[in-house]
Amino acid sequence: MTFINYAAREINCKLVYYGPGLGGKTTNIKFVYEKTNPNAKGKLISLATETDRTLFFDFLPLDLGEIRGFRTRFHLYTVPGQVFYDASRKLILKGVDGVVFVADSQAARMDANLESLKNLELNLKEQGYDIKTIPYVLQFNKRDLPTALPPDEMYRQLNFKGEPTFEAVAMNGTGVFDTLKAVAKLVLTELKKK
Ligand SMILES: Nc1nc2c(ncn2[C@@H]2O[C@H](COP(=O)(O)OP(=O)(O)OP(=O)(O)O)[C@@H](O)[C@H]2O)c(=O)[nH]1
Ligand SMILES: [Mg+2]
Repeated sequence: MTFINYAAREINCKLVYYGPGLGGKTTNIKFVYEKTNPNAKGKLISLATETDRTLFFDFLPLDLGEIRGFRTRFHLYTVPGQVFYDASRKLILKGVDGVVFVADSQAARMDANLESLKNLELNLKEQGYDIKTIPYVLQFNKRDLPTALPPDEMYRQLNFKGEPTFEAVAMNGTGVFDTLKAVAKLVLTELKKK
């Protein structure tokens, strides 16, 4: 549900980082925040618990400059990955234009990845979106860990429509902007069809 304001010549797109708890969603958008020029970003708003788990969401507005005379903004959100915050996840998905699924590469987290992916599919469906057609990219995060599964094994289990897939170490920023650019591109391509 991209918001196009013709009078103000503005386009606002909503990107949501989804995935299992502790997978690195917040770390992704913190890195984007740190590396973005001050005049191209708003405040990073994080609502977290005392132990730094996302409680409700993180939010970062990014200004991409003008596209064909329209001021274009991307609003980046993360959901709380912990299973029991499902009501928040549903709320945050409202009006989504594109999704990044941040998978945790650790072998022990594969079940959590699969559960979260199912949960995403269901919650999108509830909002009237189809995971098969929505702009969507997949990220294998935490590639630095010795317990990381091989990428082809991850791909086999998690990639379901040939979506663009990136290996990442969000902690040091590896793959973070490649992931963001890929989903932004898919969203803008979708926008051109309208
Ligand atoms: N080794 C390693 N650790 C990472 C990486 N990315 C994030 N982390 C760590 O993983 C932990 C969880 O990261 P978060 O970004 O808070 O995870 P999240 O997905 O937002 O978690 P929730 O908000 O609970 O859903 C933190 O301690 C991060 O520093 C990575 O690429 N490699
Ligand atoms: Mg978080």
